[in-house]
Amino acid sequence: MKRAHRRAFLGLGSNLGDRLGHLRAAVASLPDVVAVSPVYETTPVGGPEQGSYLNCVVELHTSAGARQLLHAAQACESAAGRVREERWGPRTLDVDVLWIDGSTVDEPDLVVPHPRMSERAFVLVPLRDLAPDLVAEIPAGSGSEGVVRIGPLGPPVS
Ligand code: A4P
Ligand code: MG
Repeated sequence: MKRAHRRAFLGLGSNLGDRLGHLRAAVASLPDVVAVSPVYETTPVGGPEQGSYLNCVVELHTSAGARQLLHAAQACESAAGRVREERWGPRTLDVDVLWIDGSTVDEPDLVVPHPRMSERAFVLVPLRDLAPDLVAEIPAGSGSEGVVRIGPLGPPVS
């Protein structure tokens, strides 16, 4: 049976190399994108001392399931030349599956909704731009003072 299209949200972050370019290339290659939040410059949360991030959130209307979206996310990360050295360390591109309407997954390598999204202003602020129904409030202490709106993402440079 064909699966209906559902609303899904992916969180994108970059703090190495051409940060804006990595976000733009990812959005261009992801399937079924219908909206892109503004880009925010954000103070790193967790991990070693590292440079600031650019973060945004994209909305998809898609029949893809959570695992297909994880594969699409990981393909974008590989295309950006991501090297995994340490958890929460600097990265050219991180793409997380944040939320899929009507879907929950709890497996060793895939948890949806993303388990840390509700604690992080760098996710909640751009998510609220696209889906205020999903973000009741930005919790105090989640780092919203370190989340500065830069502007629209803009198209990839060919
Ligand atoms: N994984 C499980 N569930 C998911 C999901 N819903 N979406 C698994 C994506 N991946 C999921 O991720 C580790 C493993 O999580 C993957 O193998 C996947 O199977 P990773 O991307 O390899 O490593 P990571 O990102 O360093 O770890 P983690 O725990 O996912 O980190 P987070 O929570 O993504 O945080 N500060 C700012 N300002 N902006 C940021 O974007 N990002 C992080 C990373 C930390 N601090 C940040 C930012
Ligand atoms: Mg990740």
